[in-house]
Amino acid sequence: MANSKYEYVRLFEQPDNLLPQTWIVVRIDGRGFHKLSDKYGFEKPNDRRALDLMNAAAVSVMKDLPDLTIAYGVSDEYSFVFHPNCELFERRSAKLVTTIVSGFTAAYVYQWPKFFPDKPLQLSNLPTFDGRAVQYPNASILRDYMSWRQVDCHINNLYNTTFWSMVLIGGMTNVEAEKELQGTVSSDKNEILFSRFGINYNNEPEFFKKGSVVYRQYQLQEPEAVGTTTAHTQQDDEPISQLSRTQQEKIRKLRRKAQVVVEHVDIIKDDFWLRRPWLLSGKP
Ligand code: DGT
Ligand code: MG
Ligand code: MG
Ligand code: MG
Ligand code: MG
Repeated sequence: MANSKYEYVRLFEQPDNLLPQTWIVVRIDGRGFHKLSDKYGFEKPNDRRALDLMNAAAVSVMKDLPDLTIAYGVSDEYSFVFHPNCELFERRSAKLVTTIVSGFTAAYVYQWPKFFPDKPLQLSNLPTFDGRAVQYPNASILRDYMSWRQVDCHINNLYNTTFWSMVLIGGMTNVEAEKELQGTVSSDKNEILFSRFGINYNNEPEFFKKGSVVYRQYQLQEPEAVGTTTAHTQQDDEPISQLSRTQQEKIRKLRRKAQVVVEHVDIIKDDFWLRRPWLLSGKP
């Protein structure tokens, strides 16, 4: 085939393949959701409909991309995780990020009317998301990343629950509440919630305290049957092998058939990972 004289412009396209054998996390985040949540009247501090919609969009993405292992969401963000074995789009960063961001946004907008039937989207205030891909060299660091997001969820939810109780129930102004909360630690906020508003933070919904984890469900296993070592050490001891095309296709088929579940559970402790060994092993 003869090349046109314009063909050379291809040389300006640079490769952006991510490193082989690393965990890839694509984190997306709602753009300007502070304003958007005001505009559409999200309940404070947590709007169940808005969070359910985020989860519904995440489930769509998980179903669309069987290569994804697990996802974790809180507030207006979601982290999608690819196993080190993943070869989707030759691990090209832009392809992975844009596919997830656009798939998520499309699913979010499509399902908006189901969750907010009384609040039609306005062209001047459309939900959009940004995204980035980050690589983590082993399962232990991947787990630390997931733990970081879940700890963040807890810290923010405790703060927001206390802040909005002081404002909405206690009648303080935003500035007064913010000033009083400055420099407080968790136990102070728990105390404010309990003594002033009779709220025991421990009894708040797991949905808000833990965020949402989305993954493919197979048979849950007893942690004892898996072994006494921690989930990530076990995984790190094993070299991650390249999978053949047929192996990859077989895994993809099993994943397509599996049920995608949404749970609000602790993903910091070992138990979650020990009971679901397929998440870190990548099989299936
Ligand atoms: P960005 O990400 O830099 O474009 O800016 P924002 O405004 O999206 O800020 P971000 O992502 O740091 O914080 C998320 C915002 O979304 C935060 O202002 C609270 C709001 N938001 C998320 N979920 C809820 C909810 O359930 N209820 C309410 N009222 N607001 C929410
Ligand atoms: Mg952002
Ligand atoms: Mg945001
Ligand atoms: Mg955010
Ligand atoms: Mg094309």
